This record gives sequence, C-alpha cells and structure tokens, in this order.
Amino acid sequence: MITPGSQYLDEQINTVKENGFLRYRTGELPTWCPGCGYFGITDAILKACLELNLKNEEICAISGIGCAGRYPVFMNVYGFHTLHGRSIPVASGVKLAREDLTVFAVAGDGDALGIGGGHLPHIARKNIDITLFLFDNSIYGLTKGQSSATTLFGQATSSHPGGNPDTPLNPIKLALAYGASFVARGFAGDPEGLKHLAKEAITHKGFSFLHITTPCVTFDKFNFTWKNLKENHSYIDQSIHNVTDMESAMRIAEHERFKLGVFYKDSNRLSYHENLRNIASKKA
Ligand SMILES: Cc1ncc(C[n+]2csc(CCOP(=O)(O)OP(=O)(O)O)c2C)c(N)n1
Ligand code: SF4
Repeated sequence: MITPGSQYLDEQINTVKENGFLRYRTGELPTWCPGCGYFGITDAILKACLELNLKNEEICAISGIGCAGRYPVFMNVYGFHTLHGRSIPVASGVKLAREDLTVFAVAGDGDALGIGGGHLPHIARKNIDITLFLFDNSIYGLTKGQSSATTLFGQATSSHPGGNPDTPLNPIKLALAYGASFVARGFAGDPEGLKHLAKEAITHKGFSFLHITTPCVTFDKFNFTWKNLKENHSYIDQSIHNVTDMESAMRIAEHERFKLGVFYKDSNRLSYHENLRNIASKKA
C-alpha cells in the first residue's frame, strides 16, 4: 500500500519537481473534469515556458470566462481572469503597458469565437505581440454543453437537442483571413507536439494564433471525443507545405480540417510596437 510520506511517493514527487515545469503551477488543484483535454494543454504550455527559460514573473496569462478561463487560477504567473470574451483586449492592454512581459490570452471557442469574436480581426491586423491559446472543444463546457461557434452542424447539444442548425466557423481560415502573422493548430492529445508549437508561437514576433483541439469529455460523448480526434488528426507535411504560402495554408485549412502544425508564418512583418516606434522616430 502507498502511504503519504512513503519512499515511493517521495521519489515520485521529487521526479516531478525536478522536471521543473511545476514551478509555474499554483497549489490550486484544477477543477476540470477527470479526462478533460485541458490538463494536457496546460502541461504542454508550461513545458514550453520551461524550455524557453521564462521566469514566472515574466509571464502574464489573461483569460475570459469558461472552463478554459480557469487557467490563470492554476498558474503561478501574473494573470487576470477577466470577462467573457475579453481576454484579447485585456491581454493587448497588458502588452501595450508592459512590452517586456510574455503575454498569453487564453480562451475557449465560445469565448474567443462567439462573444469575443469581434476582437480577433483587430489583434490580427495590429499584430500585437501576444499569443492566443484557443482551447477549442466545440462546446460551451462551463455552462453545460450548449452549441458554440465551432459545434458541428446537426450535432445534438443541450441548447439544440434536435441538432445544431448553425454552420461552424473554421478558426484557421478566419485567422488567416484576418491577417494573423502566425497561425497553427495543436492537439491536446499530443502534448509533445503542442509544446513545440507553443514554443514557436510564444517566440514569434507579433500576434500568434494557436488553435488547440481538445475533447469536452463531459458534454460531448460522440463528436470531438479523444478517439475521434486521435483517429482524424495528422500533421501537415512540412516538406510539401511552405509556411509562408498563404494560398497553400488556406487550401489546407479549407479541405483538411483536422491537420495539425504551422499553417502560416510571416516572420518579417513588423509588430505593433515596432510600427509605433517607427512612426515616432519619423516625427522626431
Ligand atoms: C456576458 C456573459 N455571457 C454569458 C456568460 C455565460 N457563460 C460563461 S462561460 C460561457 C461559455 C463557455 O464556453 P467556452 O468559451 O467554449 O469555454 P469552455 O467552458 O468550453 O472552456 C458562457 C456562455 C457569461 N459569463 N458572461
Ligand atoms: S466541462 Fe468539459 S471543458 Fe469543462 S472541465 Fe469538464 S470536460 Fe473540460
């Protein structure tokens, strides 16, 4: 039997501590349902922070409302659990005031693409240097399973038991069309792959859009399940796709909706702060 304080437990705790990424966690235990994809996403993001040698006090995580919105509560970094749909504008404000911080906006699909959907084009066109981690389970989790902007057409939900009558948004196509300078998709069930994408998103200069697919194990038992997502997801063949090719990115986003990896990246585009400085120096 394993008892608290046993050698086995001590060894396990030490191993976990040595991994280091727990330094970004508060003592609060996540309130997410057992099996929720958000655990894998969290680990991936924190491991990315660790590998990038980010100090806790250099990170600020801003969330909206929803199960995804709980994220800053569990993170031992600066953070703000703000209003529903408002993670992007609040994160933008933080970045404008404190350019030195690494700023994350964390939002569910309801938060980022429904009530907060109007903020996406503007952060993309301004190219403010924050990373949006979009936790997309295609459902409103916190409020018990209503249809969201990415719920499948015809999918039975608590708000549409007879089937969702709305056509889902395509988040990658949207981000590309709005002009985001970094657009990628990761999967909660591949935390290692997601960690690499998170590192690339965080270090990209300008706005990074990281769409993350994840199951809501409690309110979607049939559609975006672990099994279905695992079976359907595969990575873009980067030997064929050039990430600077917008047309190719759009084509993949349109026709291969379960592809993972970097769709588009423009490393030359100036960030909002760079544009501000250039304009200021011309006036001087
Ligand atoms: C202005 C406003 N409208 C509605 C709500 C109720 N509400 C809270 S969370 C949420 C949706 C959450 O879904 P999502 O953003 O996809 O996140 P998840 O819970 O799935 O992580 C809604 C409608 C709210 N808190 N505030
Ligand atoms: S309701 Fe869904 S999204 Fe929310 S914690 Fe539970 S499994 Fe995760």
